[in-house]
Amino acid sequence: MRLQDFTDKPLDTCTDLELFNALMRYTTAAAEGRGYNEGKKKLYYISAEFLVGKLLSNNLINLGLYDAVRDELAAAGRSLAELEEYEHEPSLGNGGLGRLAACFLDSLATLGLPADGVGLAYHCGLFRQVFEWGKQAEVPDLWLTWGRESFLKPTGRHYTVHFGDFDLTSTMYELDVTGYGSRCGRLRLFDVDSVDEGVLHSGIGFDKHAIAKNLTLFLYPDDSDDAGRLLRVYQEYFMVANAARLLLDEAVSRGSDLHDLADYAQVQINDTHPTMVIPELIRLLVERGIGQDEAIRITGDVCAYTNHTILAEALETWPAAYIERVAPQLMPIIRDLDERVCAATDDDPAVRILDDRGNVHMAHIDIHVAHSVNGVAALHTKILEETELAPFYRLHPDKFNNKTNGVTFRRWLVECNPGLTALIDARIGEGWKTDAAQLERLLDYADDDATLAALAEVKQANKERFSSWLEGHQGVSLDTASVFDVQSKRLHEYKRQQLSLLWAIRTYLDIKDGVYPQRPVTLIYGAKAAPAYVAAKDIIHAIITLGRLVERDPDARGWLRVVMLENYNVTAAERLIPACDISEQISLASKEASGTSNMKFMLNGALTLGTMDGANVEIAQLVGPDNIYTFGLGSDEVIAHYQKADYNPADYYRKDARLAEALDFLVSPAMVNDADGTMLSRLYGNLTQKDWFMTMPDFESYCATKAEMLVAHENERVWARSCLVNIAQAGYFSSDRTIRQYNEDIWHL
Ligand code: 26V
Repeated sequence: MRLQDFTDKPLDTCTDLELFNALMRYTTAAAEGRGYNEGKKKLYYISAEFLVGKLLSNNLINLGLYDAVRDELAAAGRSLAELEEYEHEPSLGNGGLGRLAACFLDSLATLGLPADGVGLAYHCGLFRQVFEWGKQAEVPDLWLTWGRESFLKPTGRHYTVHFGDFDLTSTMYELDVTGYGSRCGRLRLFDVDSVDEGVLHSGIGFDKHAIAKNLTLFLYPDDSDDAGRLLRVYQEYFMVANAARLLLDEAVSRGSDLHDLADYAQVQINDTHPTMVIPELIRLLVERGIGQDEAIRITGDVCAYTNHTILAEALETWPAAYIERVAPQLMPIIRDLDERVCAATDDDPAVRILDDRGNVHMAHIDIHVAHSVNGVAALHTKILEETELAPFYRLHPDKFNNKTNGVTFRRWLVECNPGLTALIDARIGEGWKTDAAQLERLLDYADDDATLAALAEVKQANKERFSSWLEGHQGVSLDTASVFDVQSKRLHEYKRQQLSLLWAIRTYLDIKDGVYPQRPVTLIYGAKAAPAYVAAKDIIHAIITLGRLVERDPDARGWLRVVMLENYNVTAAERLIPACDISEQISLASKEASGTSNMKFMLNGALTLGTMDGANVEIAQLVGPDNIYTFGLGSDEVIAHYQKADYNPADYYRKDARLAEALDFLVSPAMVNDADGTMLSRLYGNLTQKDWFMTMPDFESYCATKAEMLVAHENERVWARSCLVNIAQAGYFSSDRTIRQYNEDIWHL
């Protein structure tokens, strides 16, 4: 097969759109030619998010067609790189949770495991972030309008979903998930034909009551009012009602008599959003003639739950009245499950599914019924067991297990960093692409001058590549001789973008006093804030304001730059991560469940500046103290502060003049004159009076550790050696390893 077979016109006369569509038809035909992973028992990975990123290059690489297609296009005077730019990234996710789901689909397909992702086809995705007056504004991301035919295959499968006062008919679409040199898997996305982008008014506003028209418009519609929260419950029930019917139909068609359903199907519940699949499966099994006790047991054997956060506000609870309205058929089952819990635990209120204010605790349903409960990094699982979910761990110790996250090296190295891929291939061959542990063989080159110099050259080339991409996208040009210091992840106070911001202010003030860093530093942020998250938007505004101020100041501009990428997404990450020198992983210890960008940065030869939190702890163990820079309070100390409620930011403000000066600068005329003073004062008040995520106690050690790191960076050889050790030890963080462990311990596919 050649690309030319997929269009009637000669390649050199096609428009970009015609070529892009031909390429998509070509990869689809090639994927279908490979066939799909099949087996008696199949996994359904149900998730509100699948942050898959652009598909074209990834599919070409996984199908082994990349070089041939690039050459065929080049022979016709066309450029594959330009067509890659042309593709619009699917907007089906928010952050780590969704990107993890996408990495898992890649690994499942590559390992030959029968598995579907199941989710929703959001028409406008999360949102597209634009900066207006130095603030985040949100506009709809019309990715599906841009390319529905090229992205989604209709399947002809429909289900009727019964809501409390109306029915909706679903339509199922499919997207092929290509594995690396293997058969394929599928991502199945449900939609409703009546959904209508016409209901959108200003920005991402829309009529939240017209469910038939808005159900699948947005991922995480604004939940700051009742209508928005109710809409999320409608979305969640719609997702799982379809998933449950699909898995039952498929299991029966493969021979299940439903009593043996767990031999045919496994469901992974990705965070609590798909939790209603549990009562829904129980309901459907009972409807098909199975007794309630057995239906609960079967559902438990089928379902497993992953927890991705310990933040209380992210653990969903829904008023029973909402579920009563959206899916009244589930409430008798939820009440029955709650009564069983009461009977088994002497009415212990800590573990009840329904609390005395009439709220349903979604995670509690998962933990009581599912056969497995896992955290996503060793420290996170330990905190779940010992602190956050301790009463549940005492009840069900055998269910708890850890599955440290991973990322697919096909996208996060082979695709995004061809220079480093070629260097590694030349040293140790290509086996690491499917057996990531082989990267350790790079350690043989840890003292090889030529390899270390080549590594530094690759980094420099990637910095230049990123800079020219950024120039084209945002009109910002960077000093590629500066240190690229990067923090890219969702904007959240616990991740503490405000901590690196205070460092930037401190550094700016020092420069004004004539004290300079070893070499210029470019601080690069990529982050979206949830539309209703006021404190997060204040932080974005402060970052952009500081960036503008430094830019205008001839004393500082040559030494410090503060850049906020607009609309950070997978595509931007693929450019940014290979260009990074310092990877900021600075969450308040105990709060970041795992982090996955920490793994991607390490794999691409950046050194971590981080707290002992999430998977940073495991990175530190693997690379050793010489090859990572850690600082700050430990998780035990943080947990103790919360328990004793004894942290007071004013103590630090009073004691540390350098910190106080940096904080005060936030509301100084230099900042406020060019900004929204209300937002900056609110941020200032938040930090000096509340500082719920303890930025201040860690400020001094953060600054000292970063200073040490900037000194170390000046020794090019030693720095490159550390980068090499990080790459060599990154094999553990391949999602292939993670998926093998899920399969061995939980799914048994
Ligand atoms: C929270 C919120 C709150 C604001 C509105 C939208 C929204 C949507 C989802 C969530 C739950 C976030 C859960 C999550 O993404 N957890 C991340 O999961 C990663 C994969 O396991 C992990 O690496 C990160 O540490 C964890 O934060």
